[in-house]
Amino acid sequence: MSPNSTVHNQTRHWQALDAAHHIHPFSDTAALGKEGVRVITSAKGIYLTDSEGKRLLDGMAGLWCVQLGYGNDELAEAGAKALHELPYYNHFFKTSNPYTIDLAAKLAQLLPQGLERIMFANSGSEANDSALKLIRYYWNLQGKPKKKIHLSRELAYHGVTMAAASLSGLTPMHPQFDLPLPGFEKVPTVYWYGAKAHGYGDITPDDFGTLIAQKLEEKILALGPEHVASFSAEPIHGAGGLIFPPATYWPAVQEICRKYDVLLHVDEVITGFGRTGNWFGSHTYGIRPDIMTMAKGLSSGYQPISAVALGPRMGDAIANANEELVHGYTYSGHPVACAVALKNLEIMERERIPEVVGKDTGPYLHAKLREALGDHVLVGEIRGAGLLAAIELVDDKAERRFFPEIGDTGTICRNHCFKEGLVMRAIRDTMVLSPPLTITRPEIDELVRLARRCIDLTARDLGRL
Ligand code: PXG
Repeated sequence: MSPNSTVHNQTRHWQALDAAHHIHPFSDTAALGKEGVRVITSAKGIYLTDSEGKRLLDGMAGLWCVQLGYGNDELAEAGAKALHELPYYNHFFKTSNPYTIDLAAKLAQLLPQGLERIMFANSGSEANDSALKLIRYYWNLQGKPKKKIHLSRELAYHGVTMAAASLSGLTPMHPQFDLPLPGFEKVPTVYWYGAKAHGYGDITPDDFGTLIAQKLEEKILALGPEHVASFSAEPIHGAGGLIFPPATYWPAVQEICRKYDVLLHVDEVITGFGRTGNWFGSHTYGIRPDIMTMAKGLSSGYQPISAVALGPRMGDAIANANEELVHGYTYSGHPVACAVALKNLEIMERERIPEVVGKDTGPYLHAKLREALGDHVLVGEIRGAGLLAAIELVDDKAERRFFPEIGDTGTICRNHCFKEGLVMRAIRDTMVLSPPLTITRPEIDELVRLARRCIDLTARDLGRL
């Protein structure tokens, strides 16, 4: 047998086992089983390698999380050292450990001012679930048990636990599970590019930001401020389609939350840890959260770990409640995950990653994308911040008109990307990029070249080129 057929047989063997035994997240398992999964066997820097030896440039940093790229030896060694020294211990029995303590203190130093008390969990969903529980607890402690409604935005993605999915505004996530739970209400969001198609007319981004903030105020007033516990939002929508807020939006939202005593929960699961060119999206947009959640980039995805950070108001009330807080996980503050996260933050600080993204590679990516695709017949808008970029594929640029079958064009483009060796995601017909923060200028050149090629191939398929 040739080496090639041995490789194919190994791939087919894995595909058959996967189809028989593995249920994939957010996938049609039967269809995927027939098609056969791609088996990723290794990764280095910004590149993935599959079981057939094909190399892919990972324009998504995994799932928006591998800030430092793959194969970082320092992170691997930090994890291995902790595995040898203290592979596990918990925080339930009046105990702690140096890794968890140091990580909490380090986060308090890096987070926006005032966010100084940290509770750990293992995923973004768990962090958001925990945040909602802490918000409820806070209002109970304040003697305001009626303040229980959690507001969030259409197109928001906050995860998949019962509460995090209820908080999410991507409606296809709900019917399979009879969600949302009671007490979760939605407000419209700041998708300016779609404003015209959604009946808002020819409005400027700034006016649109103000208008959408007003919708939040109207909702609070309709529900009664005495019933509204919190407003949750990502600084920038991630999985909802990389939607960036107009400059007027966050100042107005913060003013409204303050006015009606609604806690502001900022979900930085994607925007944290250098992604937008600052340590946190809250720095980029001048947001002062009462409570913040983070995950993904905290460990560059090398270990599952997430955190909830509390500002003084919630933190003091909860830490000084003089009773047991009845919440926490077996793996909250896992020493190995904390050791890797600590090393990750140390490297990010040492290499000044947020600054490099903000001042060098981020602007370079956006300039190159505009140069390569600004005039493209399919490209309605290129938007971004730091190393986040979205390329909106549209039917009619001048009219800002979407394709009639939303999602088809994005899928065509995404399939070309895989064939050409680029991981670029499609959300509806928006192509999104979120590469590792260690990406270099020559690697950005390669990414943009590939993106252009795949969008050209898509235009050719549609008869537009
Ligand atoms: N909040 C935000 C803003 C997220 O993006 C979560 C919470 C949940 O995190 P966990 O760790 O529970 O998955 C996320 C996760 C996608 C995609 O397809 C995005 C996420 C997860 C999976 C897929 O864009 N974001």
